[in-house]
Amino acid sequence: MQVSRHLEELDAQGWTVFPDFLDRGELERVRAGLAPFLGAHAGRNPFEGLRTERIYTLVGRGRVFEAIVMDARVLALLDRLLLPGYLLTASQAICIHPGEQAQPIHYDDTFYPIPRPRRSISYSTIVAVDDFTAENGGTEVIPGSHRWSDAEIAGAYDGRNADAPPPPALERALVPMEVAAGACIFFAGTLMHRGGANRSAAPRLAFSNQYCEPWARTQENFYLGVPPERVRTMAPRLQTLLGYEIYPPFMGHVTASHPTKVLRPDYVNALADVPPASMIDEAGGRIGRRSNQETA
Ligand SMILES: O=C(O)CCC(=O)C(=O)O
Repeated sequence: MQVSRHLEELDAQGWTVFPDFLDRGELERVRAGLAPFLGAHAGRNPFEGLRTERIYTLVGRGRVFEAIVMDARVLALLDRLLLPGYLLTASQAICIHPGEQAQPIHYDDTFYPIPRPRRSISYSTIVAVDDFTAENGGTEVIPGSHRWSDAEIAGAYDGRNADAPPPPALERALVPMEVAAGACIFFAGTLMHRGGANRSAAPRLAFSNQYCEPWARTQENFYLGVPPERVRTMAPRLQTLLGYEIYPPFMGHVTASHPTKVLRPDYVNALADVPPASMIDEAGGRIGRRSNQETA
């Protein structure tokens, strides 16, 4: 893989593509891994898509998804783009069903309130499990929009206006990403894009892993979403991506200890012996031993 070529493309247009990201066997394993979760949910608003199924916390739903989150080609780009200790911020499958309308035009790190133009605080991947076409809801992107200012994207989705019609100038600038199943589109968190309308007769299945700076809040709260018993079985690299790491000098500590200590079978939470509020005596003191630090 040519890291420099991918980085140049990313810089110039806001995205780059790995055409053969997953082979046929991997695609089969992804499909099999998703099958038990499909058919159960529909989106709750036009952003999620009322005819779109989303399977959140994908990283916790099977070994095949764990491995893909750590894909060496993706991490090689992220190593050049984000600070060491970067995090997984979102991990979800997206199945756009026939009849779905186009998603609001947006960028993925929209919730970091830092004026544009700015560098990306996150990078996204979207992997086509079905072929992406202009008809079936393949992702649509606006070339070069990762550099645009707040004024240039005025009227785009900002988290509150999902029902508003898309600004015509932005809609005209959209380009459909027509890639074959197995391809991975890697794009800047500042790139304007949307899931397309599905005007075909078949669903369009894809999944998206997204990564952010180690100091940024993640979209998904994986500490609560992925049970520690499951995290304990994961590779150390993945544990780091899920936030079980310190961003220097001490962001992410757990009661002054390294977060991986929480994963030890003999871990006892430092607050386990702190009585509930009702046990505070009249003088405001706690009854029982006070525990200030995790001491394991
Ligand atoms: O499904 C797609 O093609 C894109 C979805 C997307 O951009 C999102 O949900 O944030």
